[in-house]
Amino acid sequence: MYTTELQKSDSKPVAIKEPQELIDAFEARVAADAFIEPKDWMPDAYRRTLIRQISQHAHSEIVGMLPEGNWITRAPSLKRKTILLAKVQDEAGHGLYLYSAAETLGASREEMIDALHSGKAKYSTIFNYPTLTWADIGAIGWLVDGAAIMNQVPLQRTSYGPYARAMVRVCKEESFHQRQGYDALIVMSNGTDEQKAMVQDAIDRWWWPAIMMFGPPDDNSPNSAQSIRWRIKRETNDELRQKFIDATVPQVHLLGMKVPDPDLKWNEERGHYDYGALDWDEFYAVVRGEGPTAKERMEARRKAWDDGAWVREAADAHEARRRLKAAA
Ligand code: FAQ
Repeated sequence: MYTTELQKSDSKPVAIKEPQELIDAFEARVAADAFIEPKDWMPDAYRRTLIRQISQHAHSEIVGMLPEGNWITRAPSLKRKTILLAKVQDEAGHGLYLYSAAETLGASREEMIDALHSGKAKYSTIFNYPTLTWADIGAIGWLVDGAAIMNQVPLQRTSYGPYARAMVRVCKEESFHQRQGYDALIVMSNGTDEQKAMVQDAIDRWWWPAIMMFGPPDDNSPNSAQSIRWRIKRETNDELRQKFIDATVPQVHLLGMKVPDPDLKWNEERGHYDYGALDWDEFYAVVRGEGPTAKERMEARRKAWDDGAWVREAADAHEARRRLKAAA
């Protein structure tokens, strides 16, 4: 018995036959919650799904450095500057663990970076919005890292070992990020009227994009069913979105602020907040690369890559010399 997978190649699809006994053994391991490791046999579609998700996750961490990085020189105190610097460096580290995890599946770093720079690969919609005030930096830490944690905690139990292990450290660091963001907003929301207004304005602009981060609704999420079956995703987009809203609304109130959703209401029967309709047209436009800062973000990434060419060349030359010496 064989299953037939269609693998996309540049020219025409190639049918790959995968032995049923290997598929059965793989599925049994996944069902038993065992990790799949790089040298284990895995269906090609599983490998490709992971490369897609992990590389897009890595790109999000790296592009995600830009909106906050642009505030390092403008942080209001030395303490806030140090914290922000550490946070942005953490995001770079997350990107690197994730690229390394994707490399264990056979994707090359160049291939992944090229897919990002050419617009073929996606990165999170959230990083296509501008950071206009210092309160936006607090809102990113609290809401964006908060949404990221909600999504990533279950990924610590994702079925692919290197991805799951990367998530353990990432989640610890994201928790610090979320707290520092909330802390910055607590200070501002106890400050002047102008500062309070900045906090509300930041919440008004970041709330909806943050809850869109979880992806399309379950009935319009083409990858979810298979990813849940393979235990790559452990919870659906809507389940995570609901958990995030339930956890975050009381935090908004604690700041003395309002959630910018007139339809938000506690539903006693469901034991959850009901919330208003998301603007999915906006979400898909941003996914297509039409977000407010999309062009600027990609230009910054391409420039950073080109400016770093000499470092990669120097590292290659160093490695070539080391090998030559070792062979001598
Ligand atoms: N943005 O069928 P689904 C962070 C795409 S890390 C753009 O539901 P899936 C840390 C999706 O790729 C934030 N595209 O897809 C930080 C798919 O297109 P494709 C990133 C999106 O994969 C904080 C299509 O829509 N986190 O913030 C988005 O099952 C502060 C259909 O969707 C991760 O990547 C979106 N928001 O579920 C850093 C976590 N949502 O690929 C710096 C890992 C969906 O078929 C500063 N990823 N799409 O062409 C995941 O959990 C999943 O990939 C989802 C999407 C949940 C994002």
